[in-house]
Amino acid sequence: MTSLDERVKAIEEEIRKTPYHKATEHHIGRLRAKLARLKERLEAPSKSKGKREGFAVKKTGDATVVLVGPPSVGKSTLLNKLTRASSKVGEYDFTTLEVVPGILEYKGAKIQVLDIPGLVGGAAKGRGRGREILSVARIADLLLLMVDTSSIGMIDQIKKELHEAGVRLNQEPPEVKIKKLSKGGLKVVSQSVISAKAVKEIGREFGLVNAEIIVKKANSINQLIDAFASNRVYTPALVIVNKIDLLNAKDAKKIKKNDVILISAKEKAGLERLKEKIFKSLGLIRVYLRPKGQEVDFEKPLILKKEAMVADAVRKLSKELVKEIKFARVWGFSAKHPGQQVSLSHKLADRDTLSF
Ligand SMILES: Nc1nc2c(ncn2[C@@H]2O[C@H](COP(=O)(O)OP(=O)(O)O)[C@@H](O)[C@H]2O)c(=O)[nH]1
Ligand SMILES: [Mg+2]
Repeated sequence: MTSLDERVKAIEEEIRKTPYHKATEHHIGRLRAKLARLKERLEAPSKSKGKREGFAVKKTGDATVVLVGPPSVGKSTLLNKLTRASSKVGEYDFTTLEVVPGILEYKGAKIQVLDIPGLVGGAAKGRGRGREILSVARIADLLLLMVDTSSIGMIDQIKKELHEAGVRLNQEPPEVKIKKLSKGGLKVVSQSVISAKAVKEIGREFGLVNAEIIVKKANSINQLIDAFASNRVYTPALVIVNKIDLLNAKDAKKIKKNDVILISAKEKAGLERLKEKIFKSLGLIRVYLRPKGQEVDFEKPLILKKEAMVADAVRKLSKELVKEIKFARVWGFSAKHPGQQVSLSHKLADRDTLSF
């Protein structure tokens, strides 16, 4: 065991021994921050190993979805059914050694789906090429955590590996503003449940000496540490249980009680519902265009992220155009009245029609 490992163990032990209340909050905060920093050092990839081939992935399309799960649950089979990709399907574990991309076309959106090698326990620490797998998971706009009927217990394990890799699932990010100063020590304003004293301790642990820290939103010490740490991403996730064709109705009903999506990739069961859920969870909106003096184009909507503005829509068409246009007309949910004249900062809604 390395000395770094030993220090981690010692701090974990001390945290376990310290009861949590207001008077110990700053102490626990400091310990947890210390722990987070040590783990960052432990998990930093060693430079000597060099870069491995096969995991360089480019994001394309309107959004990227990544399939994560243990080997043999049917990830490749699902990818092949959702897209026109051909990911190798095998009876044996670890058939998929590279990242296989496919494009799912749904409601006019082109959604990139990535099939990556099976995630095994200890992945965050580098087992089974875990680090590379997790680095692909980090670029996802939505994660599909996939197991099959015989590996439902693995869901928590997958969540844990992702957590250790800095991926926060279905969580609103904390809001912390840090402004470095040249002198004056640490000035803290906490509008959250965490005391200013604890914020100060944690900030110091992360190497801040002179700075103004404003904590607008943080639900817990861990969330505050997440705000200081460098590698956190906040990603929506869905849990999928595959191979329900192997279950009888009674057992299927039991599983359904959990918040999971049941499918059979092989028999193409539940896939329409899954696509709908993917589209919804990505928070994509469709905006129809109406060229001046012409009919609305309902065939090819612009696909934008939730809360997108008119400027985003125009920019998606042409980066030049966005400099020329000053206002547009909108029909639909976001418009006060049909054909409302709006500026570039107007927020669009799903199924709006836009003309400029
Ligand atoms: N019964 C059943 N078998 C499936 C289903 N989906 C995949 N499989 C089988 O499970 C095995 C592993 O599938 P694969 O897609 O390679 O899994 P991956 O390792 O997660 O990519 C293959 O033999 C598939 O035919 C399903 O919905 N039902
Ligand atoms: Mg596979």
